[in-house]
Amino acid sequence: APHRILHPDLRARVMSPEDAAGLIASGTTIGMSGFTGSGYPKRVPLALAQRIEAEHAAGRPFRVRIWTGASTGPELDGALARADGVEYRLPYNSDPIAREKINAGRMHYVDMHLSQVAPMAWQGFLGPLDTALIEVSGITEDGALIPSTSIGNNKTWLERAGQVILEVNRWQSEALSGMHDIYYGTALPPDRVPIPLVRPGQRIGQPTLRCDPDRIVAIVETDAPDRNQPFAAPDGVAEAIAGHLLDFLRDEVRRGRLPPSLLPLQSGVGNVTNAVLAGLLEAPFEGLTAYTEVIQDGMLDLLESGKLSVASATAFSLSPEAADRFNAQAERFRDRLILRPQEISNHPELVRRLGCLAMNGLIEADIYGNVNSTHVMGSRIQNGIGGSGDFARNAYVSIFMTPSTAKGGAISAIVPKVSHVDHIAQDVQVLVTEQGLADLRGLAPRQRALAIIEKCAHPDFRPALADYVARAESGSFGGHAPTLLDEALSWHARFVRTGSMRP
Ligand code: 0RQ
Repeated sequence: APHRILHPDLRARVMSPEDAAGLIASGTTIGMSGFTGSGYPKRVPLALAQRIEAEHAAGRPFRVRIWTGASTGPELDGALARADGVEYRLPYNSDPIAREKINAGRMHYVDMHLSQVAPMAWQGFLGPLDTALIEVSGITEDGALIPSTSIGNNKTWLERAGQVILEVNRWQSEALSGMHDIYYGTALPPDRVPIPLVRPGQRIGQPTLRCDPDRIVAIVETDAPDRNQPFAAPDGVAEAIAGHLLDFLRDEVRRGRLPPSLLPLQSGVGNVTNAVLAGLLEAPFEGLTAYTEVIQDGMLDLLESGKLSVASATAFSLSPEAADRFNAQAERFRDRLILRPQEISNHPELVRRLGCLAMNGLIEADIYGNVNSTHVMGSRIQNGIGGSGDFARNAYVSIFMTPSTAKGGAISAIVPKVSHVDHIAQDVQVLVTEQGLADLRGLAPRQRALAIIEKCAHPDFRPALADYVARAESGSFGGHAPTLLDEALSWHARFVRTGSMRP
């Protein structure tokens, strides 16, 4: 295979992962690549975790602070969390070991809007960045970096860090070259200017990342796959949710409130959103576009079928089967797939301008349409808000979807009051479960409650919700959004006590 490092001086900086990890000191902050299990460094974090374990065994403290794009993989978040090596982590995590440490109170976690991470780093709000540790798929003769399967915050980490460590991954397809669009026009206020993007498929930047070769202190070569978790085949519940949503979109087109090719789709990750994408394959829409965060299997299927003309995101999140399919014909997709920095893929200005149709999952919603995406029983973090807030607040239509129950029916996803709020009622316009779809646009709180209970709640929990609302109408302090303060969170308290929300 041809060499992936074409810059002659940089070849001399290739070293072992252990030597590269030796350049990272305890207490420092590392900005890593990685977004939804793709494009994250795979060998240096493992070597660092081993070093941390050795230091701990010798009785010496060693912990680092980690910033990323979003979720990474077991070789990064999992290994470092298992070694008790992470003091602080932002902005998104879905690793189970890290989740356990966060919920045990042993690791600080800052759960942020993904579009805000790079600007806040530039604004100086997050403190200094010592090391950038970035996976790339190659280095050109003049030292430009060819990104891999995610961009995330790489541009910002490369620009802000004191030193740069690269992992050059041969496993990544060479055909990725040219698929990326790195926009270098961002600035801080008062010098900020409009971002010149008006269509999802537009390129406004350059295909490679810049980095002064003198700041690159180590390069590690790898040949390791991205995490690539397979998706479950859509089950009956996911298919029912997708069915309601597709009926809604068809109806919006019929009423002239959406064009026949819809508007740019944003799709969260997970099995339910994947089922919606599968449903779009069969639906009568043509010339679709996507302006989203992540390209998952369903998006690739839509591209292959020709239904989707172009997709813009910041990362891939493909199953092993879809990743092979992509790698085998990446050339074919190059003009129709664009990966951008996450501050651009998720930018509120662009989401609002393009009119994205936002489709995200949730943990629970309340009868007034407030949504909790992150905290189980108000206190235990699941993943994080991710990009859902960037898209939901600024969307043309903001849609949230969920099975109506969780944990085998012990939990109602529709509750009297959410135990944590990520998306306020104003940012939640359509709510869908396998039971049905509630169109909340233009409805006042008491009207929303009726629609959500009737259309979305599971029949087992519907009577208790209706009973709560009826009693709240007379027993509430105020009549705008009737609430029984002593009872509003009692369903959650019952679950914590008994393992079920059922009376
Ligand atoms: O946990 O696997 O331990 O049983 O939450 O739930 O039903 O598999 O649904 O994969 O669509 O995830 C909100 C977590 C939904 C996701 C969330 C438990 C449930 C299970 C997963 P187990 P499901 P999904 C852009 C968009 C925030 C970020 C976002 C998410 C686990 O959509 O992380 O939107 N969103 N990003 O059992 C207790 C409830 C529960 C519950 C679900 N009511 N009570 N547990 N669970 N509902 C993409 C990015 O930003 C990267």
